[in-house]
Amino acid sequence: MTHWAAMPWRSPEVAPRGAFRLHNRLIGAWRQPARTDRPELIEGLVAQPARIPPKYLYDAVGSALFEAICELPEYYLTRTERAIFVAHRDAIAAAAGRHRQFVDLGAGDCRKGEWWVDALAPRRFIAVDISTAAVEPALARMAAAHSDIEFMGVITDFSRTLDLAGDLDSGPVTFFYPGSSIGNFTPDEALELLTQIRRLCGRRGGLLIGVDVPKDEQRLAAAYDDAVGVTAAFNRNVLNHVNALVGCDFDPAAFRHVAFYNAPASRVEMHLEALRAQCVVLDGSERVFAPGERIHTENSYKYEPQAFAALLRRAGFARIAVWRDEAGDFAVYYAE
Ligand code: AVJ
Repeated sequence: MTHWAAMPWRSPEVAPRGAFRLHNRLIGAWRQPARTDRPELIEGLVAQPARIPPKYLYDAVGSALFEAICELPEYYLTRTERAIFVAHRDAIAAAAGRHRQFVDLGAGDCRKGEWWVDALAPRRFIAVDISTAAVEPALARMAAAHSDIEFMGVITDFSRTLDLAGDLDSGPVTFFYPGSSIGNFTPDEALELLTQIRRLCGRRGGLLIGVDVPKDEQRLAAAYDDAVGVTAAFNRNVLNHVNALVGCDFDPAAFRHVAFYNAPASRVEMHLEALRAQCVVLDGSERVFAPGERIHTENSYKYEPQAFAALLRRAGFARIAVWRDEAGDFAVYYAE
């Protein structure tokens, strides 16, 4: 697969829209030109209060830090979801069915999705992610290991719209959206995304999704503000990414990581708080931050199982199965 890297896949900003074949069983596709990042970021940064969409947490360093977060003792989400997958693998596979198209949403390095390949034996594996850097080597690795599966990478920002209709064939589809990533959306936005997934599912498709559950405030706060400071680094690093995309001069060291559970809203919030007064040159003008002023960088919504099942039903899903760990810390749903 070495000729993969020689293909134009590495440059989404200059690539044409649409899909094209990179290898016999490996297809690349782009949607979203990277050019829209700048205006979107500037709009959020000049707003009061300032905000940065959470998708910008994942540059190369941010993705590596997130991998580290998933190993932290405080961050129970990843390992609890994995334990549910392991304990209920056969029941989940029986519900989802074999030989389908498997759409890995926010695939990243595709490790979570690849874990299902043995149980689900997908015909096609479609990795959807905003980042080429993670998906490219993952698809090359998987295409080499599974010669009977067609692999496709779709580089798109599905926080705007899930434009996959042209990439799926008429066979049944299983969507896979693990890790409680749906929690980054407001409930209204989540309903919109789930409705789009439901439409793409057709009559015989389904969604396998992992969602975090509200719990003790201290445990939630610790999961998003760990003792060794990995999450703090992950949050501050977004400013390096913004500097690179916008061409501005944020000093990550001049901001403090703040994370807390907002119980009425059922969400963990992450913010960056200015340690002192500072001025950032943004698009020719100056954005002044007062000491203590915050930039909102992430929401992570938590759902009681009955609340999430209700959201799935509102999105048009009918049969809904739920699996939980013994402590009830996390929930996995398969919805048809
Ligand atoms: C990848 C969005 C599910 O919200 O738990 C981890 C991201 N932020 N620690 C989450 C995250 C801080 C994570 N999601």
